[in-house]
Amino acid sequence: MQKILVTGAAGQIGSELTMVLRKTYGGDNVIATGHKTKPDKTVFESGPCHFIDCTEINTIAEMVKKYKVGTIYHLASVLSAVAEKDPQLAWNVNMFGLYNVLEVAREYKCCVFFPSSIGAFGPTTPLDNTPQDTIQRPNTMYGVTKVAGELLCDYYYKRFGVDTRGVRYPGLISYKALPGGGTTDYAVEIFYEAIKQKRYTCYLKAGTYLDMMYMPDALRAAIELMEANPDKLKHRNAFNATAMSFAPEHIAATIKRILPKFTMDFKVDPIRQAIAESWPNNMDDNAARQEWGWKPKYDLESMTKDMIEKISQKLKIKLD
Ligand code: AKB
Repeated sequence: MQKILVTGAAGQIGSELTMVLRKTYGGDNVIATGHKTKPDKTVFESGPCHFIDCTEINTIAEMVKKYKVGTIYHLASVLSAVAEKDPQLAWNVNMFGLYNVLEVAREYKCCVFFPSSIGAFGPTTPLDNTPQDTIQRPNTMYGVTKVAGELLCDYYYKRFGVDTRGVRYPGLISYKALPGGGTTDYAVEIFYEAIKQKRYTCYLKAGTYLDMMYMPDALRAAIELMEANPDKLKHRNAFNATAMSFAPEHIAATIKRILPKFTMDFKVDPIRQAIAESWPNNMDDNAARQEWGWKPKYDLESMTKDMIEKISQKLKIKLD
């Protein structure tokens, strides 16, 4: 089979997606690549791993040639909060990285998965039941790179026939790798603090609704979209995909039902609050459901139960 290349394989999605892909397609068929950060032991020991820099096109091309790569999951990206602190870095990594991946894909005829985000929307987007095709005027550098990325992927498909596909991910929740500098990170941090300290100080205000998804669903979404029948895809890129929508007080209440001593207070971070307020409260993901059968398995209740069980096992903390 043609090999699969994963960029950003040490990151939140990459470290887990690499392992699921290796289980599905075989360890040697999935090449994990990352920049600077060494992937965790399981990724490092279960198949080929390389350090590459997506802003250097030759480093991507070398991998694709060496391993005869047929599909690239391009996950290397700077997340929203870090991007607002260092917009130049975000532009460089998110835009040049994607452009280089698409150029290599064009030359070597690879398929490309590109994760966009709820960050591709902005304050003038309808924030409730956000349509698949709607106003996109984000006011963050992260959002600018995501909208430009969506358009670039569409362009490479239409102009050069590169098989590009992608979803707009909401906040992703996982017990394995920690997120690195996003606005939705609170929905992961809250579990660690609830289990370790029985309390959490949230940097978003009560009432700040955002779409979220549990990682097993997010990984399945990527693979199912890449395996979908292309004749059925009207959109190809940037599918709205969500699993649940909640505000901080709702996840806190759900945790409290399992850990009754848990309490939460608030210390609002104005940068992340402003970003969150510019993003949808809940997206309409009917296009994904109709065109490639998207259906999440986890809701707030089942995700919370699983997160608490898995994190307490991981931290070896007995719950009381
Ligand atoms: C972030 O918060 O930056 C990401 C995202 C929603 O794209 N988790």
